[in-house]
Amino acid sequence: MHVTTPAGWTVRAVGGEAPPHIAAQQLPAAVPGCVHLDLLAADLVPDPCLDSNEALLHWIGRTDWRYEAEFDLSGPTAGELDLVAHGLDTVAEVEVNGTVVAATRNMHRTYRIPVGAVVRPGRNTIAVTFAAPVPAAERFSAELGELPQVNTHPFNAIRKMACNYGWDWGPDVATSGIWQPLEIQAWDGARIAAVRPLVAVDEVDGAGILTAHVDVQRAPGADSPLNVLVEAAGVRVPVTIPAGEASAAVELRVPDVRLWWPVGYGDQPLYDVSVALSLPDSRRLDSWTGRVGFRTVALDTEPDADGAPFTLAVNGKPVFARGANWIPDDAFPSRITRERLAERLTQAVGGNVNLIRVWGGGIYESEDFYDLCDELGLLVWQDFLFACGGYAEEEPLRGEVIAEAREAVTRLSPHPSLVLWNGCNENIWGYEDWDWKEQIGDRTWGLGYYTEILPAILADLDPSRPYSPGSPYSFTEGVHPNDLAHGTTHLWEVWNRQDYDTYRDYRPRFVSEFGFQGPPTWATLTRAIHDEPRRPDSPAMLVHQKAEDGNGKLERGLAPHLPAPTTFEDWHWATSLNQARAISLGVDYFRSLGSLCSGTVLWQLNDMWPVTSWAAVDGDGRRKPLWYAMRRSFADRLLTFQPRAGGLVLVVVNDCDEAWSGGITVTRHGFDGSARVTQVIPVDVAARSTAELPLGPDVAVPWDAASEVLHAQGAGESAFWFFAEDVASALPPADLAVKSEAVVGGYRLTVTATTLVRDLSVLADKAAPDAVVDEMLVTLLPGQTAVFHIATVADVDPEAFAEPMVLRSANQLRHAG
Ligand code: BMA
Repeated sequence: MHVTTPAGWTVRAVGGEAPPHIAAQQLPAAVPGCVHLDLLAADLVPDPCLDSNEALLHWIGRTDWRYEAEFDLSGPTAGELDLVAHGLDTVAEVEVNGTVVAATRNMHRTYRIPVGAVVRPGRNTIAVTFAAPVPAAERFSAELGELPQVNTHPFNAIRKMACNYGWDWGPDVATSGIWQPLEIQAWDGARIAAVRPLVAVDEVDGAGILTAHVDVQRAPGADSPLNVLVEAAGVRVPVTIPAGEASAAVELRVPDVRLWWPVGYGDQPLYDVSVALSLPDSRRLDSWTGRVGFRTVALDTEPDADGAPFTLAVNGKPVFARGANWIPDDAFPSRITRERLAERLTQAVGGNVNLIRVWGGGIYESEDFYDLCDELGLLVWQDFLFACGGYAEEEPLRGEVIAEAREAVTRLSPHPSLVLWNGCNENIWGYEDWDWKEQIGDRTWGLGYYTEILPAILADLDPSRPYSPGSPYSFTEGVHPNDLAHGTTHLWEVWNRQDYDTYRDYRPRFVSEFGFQGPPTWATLTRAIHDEPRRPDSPAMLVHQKAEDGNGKLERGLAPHLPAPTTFEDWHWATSLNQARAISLGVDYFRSLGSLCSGTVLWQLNDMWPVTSWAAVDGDGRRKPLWYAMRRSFADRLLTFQPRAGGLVLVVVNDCDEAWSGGITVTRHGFDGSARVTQVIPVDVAARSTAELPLGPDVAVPWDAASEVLHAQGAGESAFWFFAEDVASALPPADLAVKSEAVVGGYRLTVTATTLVRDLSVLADKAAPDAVVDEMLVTLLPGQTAVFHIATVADVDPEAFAEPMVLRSANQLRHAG
């Protein structure tokens, strides 16, 4: 195989709404890339991620763009010549030497276009003309018949990243471009069209079984037998594909295979797999390499006494999913690098996440993404790309959906991290509950994809992984898709309408979405937003708050817990803190339900730009207070106080392979630090299980709810329980002795509290934008000390980290104003 890559790409507007000075220009273009990034690089547009610029760039999505380049075909050109476009975003016409060779309309597909008849030796030209994506979606929607969806543009009529048209956390920046590599491939005789290396584990002798399904494409008229050699873990199996046939399933046994485990359960051994294709005379035609991990995966949804579970098991071991939902990490996915994905996914693992759900309004992520998940032991739940809308099941959408799903299932099949395919995000629920039925009438809306077409594709190409038709989904005939007792649940009533302590009113089997908003970190917010003055509702702040009544929900969510902030910095800290507390409360409670609930996937891990959102890590990659709360709530071992019908209990969650035994000391303290009552509780909690320990009324019932706190401590873990919300509590003004010093790699802050201090946090990025603190949200009893390590290369006055707007606590909010 010989590969030629066109170079010297340019782009220009060829129709639509481009302003005259831009319409006249031919700009250098990046491939892979997109037109927004080209215009930014040429300094012709402002950054849509800053201030209120987003709306200034809407014309880009209403403009047609033409990319042009050249390639030189020197060297051997005998045989087949294909133009391979790994990603065109989206409605495109492809020309080679002035001849139209393909028309495309799906960002999520690879296009292989034979171009032998139009290329010539020497210099050739290529052009890709993209139809403006906003009118294209509108046109397709009109042609297919408009179907319900939750946003401004009909993203559901076009196979393009849905959230590129704007979402309740994302900018409306519909773009165009060659977002994945594009090349000319020359080949001869036959090529490897696809490899699906599916794994199993022999229950009897522990051998790994690899079945490599190899599909070949033959050149027209070339029909000789073909030799295929598959190799993994030192085992080599040759087979021959006879003349006239185009596929082989090659089985390999790897004795005593080392199993791949999710993080926290064991190691992640990965085995290289190679496939070689050659002619009977040994002439090598093509090769393929990949990596697999040997593990089994199962999903238990069998009805039980409580309804229907949703429990993933890897290698026969049930796994509690400590999950986070994933959205594309950039509004323009072509600029996401492997380094950035590594940073983000490492942040996930660092936050004690073991499962990532790739949400259906985004993209099938890159090889780098799944490779990293394989290496880190992060389980991946992958949505097919359908979210929050009705999807027509007629042509031409139907054919696109099938082609794209077959390609994705094939491409992702090697990755051990991938443990679940899911049909759609909220569409089955939407049909039930969001007034869609009347608008849809007797038309199709996507159900056939989720219940027939996608499962059939999986049965054909990859029956090795479980499938769920949607999230949420009940797995029980006649039961509402979002029923708590059956399958997966999305809990959005809390953020939308209820106080966050009502998470404790639900008894879900698996929560695949629940979230609570908070602003980005200060450094991210102030980099992106320059309103004078900044207020929650100042103009650019509102551009970067996309949720329906987002600020109202933030305000109402705060009111039962913290005093209404009177300054912007207090608003920022209070809403950040409230977000962290809300999600912690939810996670702690869901984990406290023991085997009833087998996972929580919080909405959402990451952001695609600087925005007030549900994310734990903001659009500049900085960890919000929520990240620290998540890390604590998702820890292997968790102590948590929970109010139950019979009174307060202490729940011990032991999500590791060793039993947890020892004593836990529970003390009721006055805010002055005095120990009022102490109870020592012996615990012996088996591996991977949860125990609920009753508390005696002496310790559990306060004398004065406003000025007492419960503290549990044991085996290095601890938990606090405040009997009153901060608004109603006698939380004193914090009195802290702080020592700030420069140390190798940053600074160290040693903070000793002489009063009780709640949720002590160093918002280190306020002092130095690159600074990262190792711990946050620390509660100290009088006399206790916390040491914060701050990593930064910045040279700042160490005292900057002790400033009251940087070293923050809940006490400050209680006594502000
Ligand atoms: C769920 C998600 C997203 C959305 C989030 C927050 O519906 O699936 O569509 O961003 O809620 O509203």
